[in-house]
Amino acid sequence: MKLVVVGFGQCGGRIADEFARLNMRAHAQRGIDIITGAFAVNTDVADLSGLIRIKSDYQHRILIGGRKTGGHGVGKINELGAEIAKEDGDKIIDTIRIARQFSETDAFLLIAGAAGGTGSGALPIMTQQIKERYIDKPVYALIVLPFEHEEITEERTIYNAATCLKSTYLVADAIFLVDNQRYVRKDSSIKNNLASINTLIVEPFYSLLCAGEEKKPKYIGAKMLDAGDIIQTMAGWTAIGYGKSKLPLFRFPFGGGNFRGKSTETQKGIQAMSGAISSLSLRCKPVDSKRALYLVSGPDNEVSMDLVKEIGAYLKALAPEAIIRSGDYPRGRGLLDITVILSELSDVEKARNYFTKAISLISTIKKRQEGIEGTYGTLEGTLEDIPSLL
Ligand SMILES: Nc1nc2c(ncn2[C@@H]2O[C@H](COP(=O)(O)OP(=O)(O)OP(=O)(O)O)[C@@H](O)[C@H]2O)c(=O)[nH]1
Ligand SMILES: [Mg+2]
Repeated sequence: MKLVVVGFGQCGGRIADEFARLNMRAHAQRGIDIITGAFAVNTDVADLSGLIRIKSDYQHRILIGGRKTGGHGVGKINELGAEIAKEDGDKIIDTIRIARQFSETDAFLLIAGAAGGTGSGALPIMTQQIKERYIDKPVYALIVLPFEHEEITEERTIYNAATCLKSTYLVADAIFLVDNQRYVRKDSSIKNNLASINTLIVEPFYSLLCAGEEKKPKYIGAKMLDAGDIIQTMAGWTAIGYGKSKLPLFRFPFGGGNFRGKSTETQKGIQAMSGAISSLSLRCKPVDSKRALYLVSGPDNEVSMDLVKEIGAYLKALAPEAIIRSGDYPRGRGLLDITVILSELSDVEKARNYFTKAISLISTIKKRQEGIEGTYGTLEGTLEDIPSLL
């Protein structure tokens, strides 16, 4: 599957930069392309300059709202981010069309942090505009949810997150939710943390995007997972996970076919799958998902159809209501890895909490009484009262 990736704001730009790196890796290691264009959009010149892999010309690092912000960002006011995107949206759309292999693009992936100003405001507006302009390609969003400490120290965090989530939900084909707090490693500084978090965020996409682009017969699985499978799986609130399990580099020639070899193979597979589920980009309940997908990749002699089936049965037990798609990808050495997507989640506690908290925040600020008596126990219920940026 080939994506045009566009990052908005600092967080979005850095993750788009990481996708550009992923494409370089796919190109160097596997001779295939998975990203047809990588762009960063920001109101802040300094943030654009800090990127590494996205081409450094103004057509790939796109400055918007220069007149309004003087190139210094919107200071967490996401309404301003939205307004600027409405004004400069055409400029962004005209620019991303120049992507070298634009016609080969299967889908768009738009990325931003929910809690900032530029990305949080621009993401839903641009999702809407790109959808209107390119009706035949799905538009997915990847939204990064803030660290817990940001929710405590900055009041805007909750409001921005709630309005960004609601507005994007109304227009995107699906939203990958990525919770920063899930990636926190206590042993390094925040800056290093962000870089390593970004690497972890994009890692699950590597084999997932590569699998359907393989041209060499020996790397094409018994059941190839391609762009069509991914597009059919993606809907609404979505989480993505990745798990792996180390394999011995050498196998004894007589041990391969017996029951012991097979049960070890299954164990390794289940271990990788359970790792993928516990490292999902967002805490969610697999039973809430209506569509799911998994890709098993590893050396040819380790990935059998039996294994793929066993892993499927494991996932089906966790997500009984989901339509599950799957594939195998015979590539790599010494590692069995699994990417899993849980999509069309009927409930996402974290998002629901933002909506509930934002509603009470708004009512405190406006001191208004009307319209808040309803119960906000459901995700759809809370969603109605969040202001839309569209
Ligand atoms: N995972 C990850 N999160 C980030 C990164 N940079 C910022 N964030 C998160 O994104 C949110 C802030 O959004 P930013 O992208 O900095 O804000 P912005 O869109 O540039 O908006 P303004 O600076 O207000 O104009 C916070 O929740 C941060 O924790 C990053 O590189 N990686
Ligand atoms: Mg910024």
